[in-house]
Amino acid sequence: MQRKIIHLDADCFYAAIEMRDDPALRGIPIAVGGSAERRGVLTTCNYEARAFGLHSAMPTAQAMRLCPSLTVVAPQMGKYREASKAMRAIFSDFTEIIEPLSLDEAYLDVSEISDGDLTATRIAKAIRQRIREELHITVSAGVSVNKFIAKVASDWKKPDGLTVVPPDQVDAFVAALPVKKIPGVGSVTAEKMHRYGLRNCADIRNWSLFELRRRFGKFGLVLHERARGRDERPVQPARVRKSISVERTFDEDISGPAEWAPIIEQLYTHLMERIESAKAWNGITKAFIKLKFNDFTTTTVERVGTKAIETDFQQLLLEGWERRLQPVRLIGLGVRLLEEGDQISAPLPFSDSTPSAEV
Ligand code: TTP
Ligand code: MG
Repeated sequence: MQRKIIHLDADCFYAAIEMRDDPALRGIPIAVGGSAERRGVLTTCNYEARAFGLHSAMPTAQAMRLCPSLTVVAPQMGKYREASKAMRAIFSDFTEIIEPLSLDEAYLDVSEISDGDLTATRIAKAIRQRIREELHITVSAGVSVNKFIAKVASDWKKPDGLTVVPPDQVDAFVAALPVKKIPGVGSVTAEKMHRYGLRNCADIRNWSLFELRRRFGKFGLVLHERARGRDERPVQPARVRKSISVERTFDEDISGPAEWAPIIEQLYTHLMERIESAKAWNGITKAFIKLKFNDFTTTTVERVGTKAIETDFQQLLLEGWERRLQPVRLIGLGVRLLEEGDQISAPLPFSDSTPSAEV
């Protein structure tokens, strides 16, 4: 069956969030990163700043020289995580088969749900529109038959672009593709390829698999496949969470149970909030506690078949403490969850597993 894959990637993600939240930052070159005085680097910058040659990982001092009017704002990770979560919630209104690659990037497999009028292209358009309306940022999308082409396509008309490469155009699209555009080919590999006269994927097709392996090792096989527009990697949903826990380290050691009651109460409330927001109440299989003592030894105690009520944790803590009877540096409370992953498949890697030629 012909697969239908969407790759989505937010445009200048951190900078877009900052511009959304502060109108004064719109329309001028801005970057998110550390300050020049503290030898900071840019995490990203908006497209106005990119016109000056600025990019991620560039030292802020250098960026200021290239673009003296640059406004640099400090990262606020909490906001980006929240936006990322909201983006994923929108994706999951369309499909369960979501593989996040980073906070602002994901693959979706919509093969099963795109049918008749509901094409993959329409789904991509609907997702882009919802993110624009609900989160007030833009995401670029690529739609095609596999991860490789969808990813290249999402980058094709950035920012705020949608690029569709239908099955009958894959071959021509890939043939003309510069080698640098193949994910995994960094500047070092690209230069090496150029030295061999390999400029685009059509050039790579003239090389045998044997020759590619000889020159590029394991990555030669990837090049051989990609040059023909092939990529069999499935979209792998993120690993299912196995436990939820909270912990606290103390500035000064806690002498023992007589002292820790208010702390346990706080930690317990915090844990309940985490379970609530993960909607994991029905999946709890065990409660556990962790204690770290002032000699840095650690002990954990678990109990199965619990409802994870506060007194369960108190009992487990007492049990753990009695093993050492020493002052405590850290207390952790947690629950283990039923692994829904058992029904899906074996544990899955979280990240994109394209082997890269670069070390
Ligand atoms: P990217 O998607 O690579 O970049 P971007 O979203 O800023 O810009 P583009 O429009 O080209 O997609 O990364 C997403 C976020 O991850 C980015 O906003 C900031 C962060 N990031 C870093 O912290 N360090 C880095 O080196 C890079 C590349 C990104
Ligand atoms: Mg991005």
